[in-house]
Amino acid sequence: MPESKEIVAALEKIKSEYAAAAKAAKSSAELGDWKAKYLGKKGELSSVMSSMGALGAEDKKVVGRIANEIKSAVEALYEEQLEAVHSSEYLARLGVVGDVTLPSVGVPRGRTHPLYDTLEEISSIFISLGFSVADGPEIEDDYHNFAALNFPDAHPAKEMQDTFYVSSVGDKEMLLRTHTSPVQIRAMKSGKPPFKFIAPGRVYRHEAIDAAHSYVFHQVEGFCVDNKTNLADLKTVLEMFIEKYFGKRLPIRFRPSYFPFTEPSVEVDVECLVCSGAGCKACKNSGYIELLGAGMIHPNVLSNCGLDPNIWQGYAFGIGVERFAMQKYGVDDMRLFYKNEMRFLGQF
Ligand code: 2U9
Repeated sequence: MPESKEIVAALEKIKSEYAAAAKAAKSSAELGDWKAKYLGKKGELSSVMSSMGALGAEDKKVVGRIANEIKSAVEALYEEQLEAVHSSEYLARLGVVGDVTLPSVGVPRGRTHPLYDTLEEISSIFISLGFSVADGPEIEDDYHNFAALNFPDAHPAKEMQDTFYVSSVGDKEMLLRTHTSPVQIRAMKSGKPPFKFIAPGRVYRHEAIDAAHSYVFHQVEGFCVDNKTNLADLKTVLEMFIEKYFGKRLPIRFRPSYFPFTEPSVEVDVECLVCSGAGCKACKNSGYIELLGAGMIHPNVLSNCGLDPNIWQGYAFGIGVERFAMQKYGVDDMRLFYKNEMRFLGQF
């Protein structure tokens, strides 16, 4: 007759072996054999349990508890393995190879939009030239978008054809900002000079869409106000910017222009990148490409912001991000940037 020690040893042996044996069973048939070996009527557990009959009452209780614990664990593992084996046999029948729970490979990754990259690139060049970044609301009032910037009340840019008006707030007519200049107005009104900011962001104009126009586009405006700045500083800053953006030193020229918020106002041209000034189709034989607008901040704008124009002067410039992206990447239709066409966007 086996003693309780021998029975416990036999149970310990089963306990140390059954789990590895179950994991080794890769099919329902192999798992069936495993089940018969451990849980069957003539299996190892049954035969050890039947030998317990000869034990004394106390030993039977202790050994019986150990045996029952092992049996429950073996039964639980059987259920678990059965499910795993069934599901792998099912996938094999479907012809699925490999572990379907692994993360998939080759999923195309998203990326930033080329316009956003251009906006960031322009901004980071000005940051390297000592400008900080400011932003402000896209829904503005007439004062910050027009009046403070020296637009006369009857200026055509204020017409419904050019500006998107939205619901009024109290007696204030609200609109979608037509440029990022209100950001500079707010900065000047709430701080103390000197100022050296750029204001990057989205702007809106009520325009028909074509290859060169959109009703929503992006600008990086910049300005610098102190007590000794002049047009030559503006020219140097823009030359340095253009050299960094296009990767080479390019001649620029100032052409007289008019904006209500600057005096004098200039349009800035850069030597044509295609023909190096010789004249070609891209520059309409002029040898230059029109790039951006700029000027010295109008004295009325400074005094509207509480600054004495006899002490403070400033230069300002406005960059159309779409135009710069088109120049750099050779894109001839602005609409391509807004179509979300993956074959176009994937090229950048
Ligand atoms: C303040 C005072 C003056 C910003 C300026 C331009 C000239 C300009 C255009 C470029 C392409 C608009 O997007 S665009 O069509 N902008 O020509 N912008 S000077 O002048 C300011 C700004 C703020 C307080």
